[in-house]
Amino acid sequence: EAAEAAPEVTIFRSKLPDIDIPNHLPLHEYCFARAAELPDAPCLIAAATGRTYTFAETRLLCRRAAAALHHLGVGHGDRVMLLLQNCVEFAVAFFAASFLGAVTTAANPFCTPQEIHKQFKASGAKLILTQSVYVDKLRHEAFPRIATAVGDDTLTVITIDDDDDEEAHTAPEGCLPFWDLIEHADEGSVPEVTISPDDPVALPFSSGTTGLPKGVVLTHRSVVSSVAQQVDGENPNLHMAVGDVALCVLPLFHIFSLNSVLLCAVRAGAAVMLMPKFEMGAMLEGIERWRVTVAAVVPPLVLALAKNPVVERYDLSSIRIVLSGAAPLGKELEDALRARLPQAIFGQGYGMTEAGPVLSMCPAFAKEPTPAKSGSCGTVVRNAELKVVDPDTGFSLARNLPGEICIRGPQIMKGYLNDPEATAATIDVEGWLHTGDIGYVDDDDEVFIVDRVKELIKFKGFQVPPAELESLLIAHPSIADAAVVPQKNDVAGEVPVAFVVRAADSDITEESIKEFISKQVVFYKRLHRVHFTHAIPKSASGKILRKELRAMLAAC
Ligand code: 4UV
Repeated sequence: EAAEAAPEVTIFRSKLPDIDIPNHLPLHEYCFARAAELPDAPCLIAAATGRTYTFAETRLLCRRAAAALHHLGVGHGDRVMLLLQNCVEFAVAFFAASFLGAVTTAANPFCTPQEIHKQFKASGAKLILTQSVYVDKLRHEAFPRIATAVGDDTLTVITIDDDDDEEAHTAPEGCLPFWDLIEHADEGSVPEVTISPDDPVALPFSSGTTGLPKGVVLTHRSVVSSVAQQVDGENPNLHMAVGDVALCVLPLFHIFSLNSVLLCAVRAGAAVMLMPKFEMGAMLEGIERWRVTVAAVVPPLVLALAKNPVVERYDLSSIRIVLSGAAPLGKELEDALRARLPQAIFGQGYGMTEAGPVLSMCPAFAKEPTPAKSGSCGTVVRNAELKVVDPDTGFSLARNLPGEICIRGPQIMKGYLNDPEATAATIDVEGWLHTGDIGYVDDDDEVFIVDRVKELIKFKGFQVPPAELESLLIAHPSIADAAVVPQKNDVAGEVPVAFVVRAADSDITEESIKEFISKQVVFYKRLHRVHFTHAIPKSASGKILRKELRAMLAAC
């Protein structure tokens, strides 16, 4: 029997030549490769205190933190959880874990105890680094007892509140003060750990194309590859160098900021200005004071920068690159920001946690730039392959035809933690990762995203997995069935709204359902509307027909 000829596959590649990627190195070694040449260059800047750490100081702090974690019992393969706003300690702890062959999983400190506990449990973390104000969340009954050494049935909590200028370090009861540990640590006692490129280094959580949040296993190889695809080579795609200052206001617990800001900047020898949270005045002051040159933003921040009149009062002339990502950006907004920051190159990156994360990047950010069109997400990163497939047949599509975007390369995740089924549903046998995004590649190799076929809702770039809200909703005794879908919103991009089938005889109200959810989730997962209905449309196999619900919403 003759096999049918395989259909022709159109593969898109970067216009930039492939480079040698040293992805045999552990991530910390790769990122700090130039630290020895640049001992006195600024590496981390804490905007809140104005304290700056040079590359030599930062690397030393990382090694001391590694020694301290090792002393507490953290070893190769162990998971360390960070529950922190952006701060020096986040960066230090991330690299410290890497030094030990341990894995960092970071969560939003605004999450509820239940949400934090889910990630804590799924990741198998035994140690959490946080701020004192969040410790009460960890005293919730779901968590193990807080103890000062790492053990199987206990939780070790390190708090970071005092910075290293303070004389006495204190921590809430049962917790260990970070800077005290650092002070007493001996950087010479970091053990020699053999790290394989295939070992995990980061474990962000993402719901991917369907279902509940899952641990995304990113290895040393994948993260090194992704950073290299952006900032390495003679003509780096995202040109950052010594003297650059990167704005780090997007949360480091999300992969965009962790990878494209912190790791890329450190690798490139640039400084990272860390801001604990987004506050317009403080951000603009920080940009002016530290002469920020590279700003990673999300569409709501672009809106603020383009429209808020206070922007006029600050000198933002140092900015030369504005990189927007994590959610779709309207062309009008893009043009409005260009008018306001005429000296800067404005463009987008397109990322997905599972993809390592960057799939494509604006080619105008390169050292030898080539132009990109308004609305484009740039061109596929180098050392990778991108294809667009018909979501129904799986066949590859030619240029200018929209379909599901797939990516292949050394940067993509190893898989979902303890979930081979979800992994197999996302990465096929040929190694292609299916994004659930609909887009096309135009005549100039630029990627345009036009729709999303996965369930995911994005509120200001934050993930809102519908399945998570649906499982909370159907746990309510007055709710018989429920489905959650995105609704377009000018400020947030999308907001979650629910369709609810009341249980027989129930007269539960929209307000009480909203409140029921609000108590259990972080602010961006709150329901904006509840529509009551008689049945949730489902396929024969029981899958929620989200397209129909989205159409119903549009008609509401
Ligand atoms: O998994 P996630 O939350 O991941 C991200 C990552 C974004 C990054 C990362 C590094 C960069 O350098 C960068 O520029 C952006 O958001 O959500 C993944 C989904 O978010 C949507 C799309 O649906 C992804 O599958 N998304 C991300 N970027 C864009 C976007 C974009 N530029 N335009 C439209 N949708």
